[in-house]
Amino acid sequence: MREAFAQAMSAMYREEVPQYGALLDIVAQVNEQALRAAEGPSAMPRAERERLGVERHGAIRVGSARELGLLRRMFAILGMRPVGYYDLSVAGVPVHSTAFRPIRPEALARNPFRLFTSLLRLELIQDPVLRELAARRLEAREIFSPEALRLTEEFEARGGFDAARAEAFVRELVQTFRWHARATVSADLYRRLHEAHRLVADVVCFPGPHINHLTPRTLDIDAVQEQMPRRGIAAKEIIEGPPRRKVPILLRQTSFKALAEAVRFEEDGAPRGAHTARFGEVEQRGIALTPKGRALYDHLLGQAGAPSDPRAYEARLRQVFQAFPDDLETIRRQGLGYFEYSRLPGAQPTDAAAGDLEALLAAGVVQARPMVYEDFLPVSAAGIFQSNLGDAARQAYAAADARAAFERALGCEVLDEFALYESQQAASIRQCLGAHGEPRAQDHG
Ligand code: OOG
Ligand code: NI
Repeated sequence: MREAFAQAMSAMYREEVPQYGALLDIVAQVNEQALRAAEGPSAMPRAERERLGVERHGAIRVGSARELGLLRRMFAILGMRPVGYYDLSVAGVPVHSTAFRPIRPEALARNPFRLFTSLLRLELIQDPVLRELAARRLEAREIFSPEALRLTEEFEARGGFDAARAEAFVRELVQTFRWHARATVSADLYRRLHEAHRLVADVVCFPGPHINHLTPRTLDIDAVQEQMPRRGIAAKEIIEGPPRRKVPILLRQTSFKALAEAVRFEEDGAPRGAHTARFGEVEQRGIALTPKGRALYDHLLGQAGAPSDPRAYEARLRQVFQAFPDDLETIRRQGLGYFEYSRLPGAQPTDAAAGDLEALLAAGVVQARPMVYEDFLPVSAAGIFQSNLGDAARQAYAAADARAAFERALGCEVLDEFALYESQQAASIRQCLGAHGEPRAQDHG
């Protein structure tokens, strides 16, 4: 169902935003070249290669606790759980977010589709009259079809779907995220909400939480960045995240500018306005970092300062990141990244090495593979937000801890991404150290 959902979302977005289709073509071409260049022993594991073509993340923004809570229940049906809490108010964006994604390694390998989901923080609208108007609009709207709601309850009551219901559910859910060229407010209210923050208008003024981008994964983001303008796609100037390295870490992203889409306001017969919210993005994923690695990453990114002049920033970034080890073995030894350990087929440990992970690695009985970062980067996300929201003066929002309120709306706590990587790594180690070479069956879960 998750795969069908991801495919249907992609087909819908391709139709709504043609540049997205062009971007997919560029990425497919670049990935094919990169895979060819990296054949041999350092090649990507097959499972990684296979999911590359289907890999996407998307982003949506909702307006109320009820909407977020229902989405949590619906995405659970697709095997997607809320992972991580991202407070975007620190970047002047009045939302907080989580990423719905599969969490088990087998599920990620099968289809890793993720949706970055933001909840509007109405309390950050300063003007009480405007805040009240926005709240009333959001209360009055229903973003889900009756069928989607009914099927959700049915699934929860029965614990499953037959094929026909599964198909119907996916079809109904996808419709929730389509674009509506019709605003539910007057042009005047749209303007006032837009002045409060462009994102407030984007969430409040439409019948539903339209998908605002879908992001394919590339193996060479610098090549994609270079190709984009040649294909008539206006790319943003800098790539967000770490610089180009031999060993990619975390996440690098770039995007193309939001489209100006015609909108018909409440009082209009024909579309006239232009709403800019939907854009395109591409990303390259690297190794997941431990808290220690992440602290080093954050520290270095802070040292690089603000990205004013793109060329100078790139050079500065490369320079400060020389302090981050750029080979897998050092990253592993220093505990900066997460690894999945596995026995090499056929290799037998000597008695001396048994039970000692480092000795097994040295003896070539066990191998360590970097684990891919499956999550997001708030700093990077904020950069993407900013670049697409224009250069309006940043509003300073109180960075009060809103996480508890977010989790109440969600209806559960968000999962800790570090704990997920950590437990996957630990399980792989237990399996390698299991009695004389044979992985223990009970460790598979
Ligand atoms: C979400 C932006 C975050 C990413 O890749 O970091 C995101 C949004 O614009 O709604 O998608
Ligand atoms: Ni994104």
